[in-house]
Amino acid sequence: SKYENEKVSTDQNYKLAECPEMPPDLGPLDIRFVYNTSILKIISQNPNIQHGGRSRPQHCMAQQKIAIIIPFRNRKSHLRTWLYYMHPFLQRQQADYGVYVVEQIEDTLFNRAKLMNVGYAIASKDYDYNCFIFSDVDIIPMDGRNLYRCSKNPRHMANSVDKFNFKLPYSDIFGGVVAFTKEQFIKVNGFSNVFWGWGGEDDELFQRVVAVGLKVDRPDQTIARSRMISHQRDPGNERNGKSFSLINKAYERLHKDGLSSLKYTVIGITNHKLYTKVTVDIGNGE
Ligand code: BGN
Repeated sequence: SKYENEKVSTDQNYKLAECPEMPPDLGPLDIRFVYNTSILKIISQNPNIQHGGRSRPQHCMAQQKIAIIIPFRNRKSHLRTWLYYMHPFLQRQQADYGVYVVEQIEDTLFNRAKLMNVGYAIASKDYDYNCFIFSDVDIIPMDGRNLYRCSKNPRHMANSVDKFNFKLPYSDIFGGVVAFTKEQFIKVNGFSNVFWGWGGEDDELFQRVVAVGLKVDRPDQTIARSRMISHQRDPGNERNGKSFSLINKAYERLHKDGLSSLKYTVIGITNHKLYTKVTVDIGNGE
């Protein structure tokens, strides 16, 4: 099983030196989306990925154990593109990581934030992760120096996306890709669970970060450039018009709505070669 493999490699790690803060030989990447890559080709290009989408550096001991959480429904080709670029990216960054794709069942209004909380909960049962990177499936960083790591404060990686002409559309934007240490995520009580449909859950998370006295770290915009796969708005993820009034009461709900109130039913967990897929029933709006 996964766990037996871990024991063996943990023992080997005693001999390894810590990985450097900044991994060697990172720089700009040529990201042009290719949609016709087969899963088999991605697997053969990434021979060191363990079942369930796990990997760790072979020649040094990583300082963080990183779970990548991807909320998901009906975006197979985006996921393939993400895997194609991100497995090589994360391995070159010498990351000790696992990829969790959290899929919401059909015929329910999408709830990105609650899927993130579920991913956090499930990944935490799997391995001793101390850093959680919550990422959309359609954003690919264009520079290897944009380290997918946790830092002193919650970190917003996607601060320079092509869709917004590589600028922040507004200063408090906190969408796309964010990283929290376990302590930081617990401190903010995770995401809110009550944002059904598109928009605002990331703004609420920003409010939570501020409310508990943390700040947001961002990489330099010259290295944070990212591409977003352009697409139509997903059916089942419409705006619901409640986000604004919810965000206005973010502080009131902070301690009662989030990890502390998370309820879900796991439909299935599958270890694919390149990721762990968690299919989950999180309800439908309330
Ligand atoms: C904002 C959304 C964010 C989204 C960004 C970028 C809302 C809140 C309305 C009160 N915020 O408008 O969720 O990440 O756009 O697309 O919808």
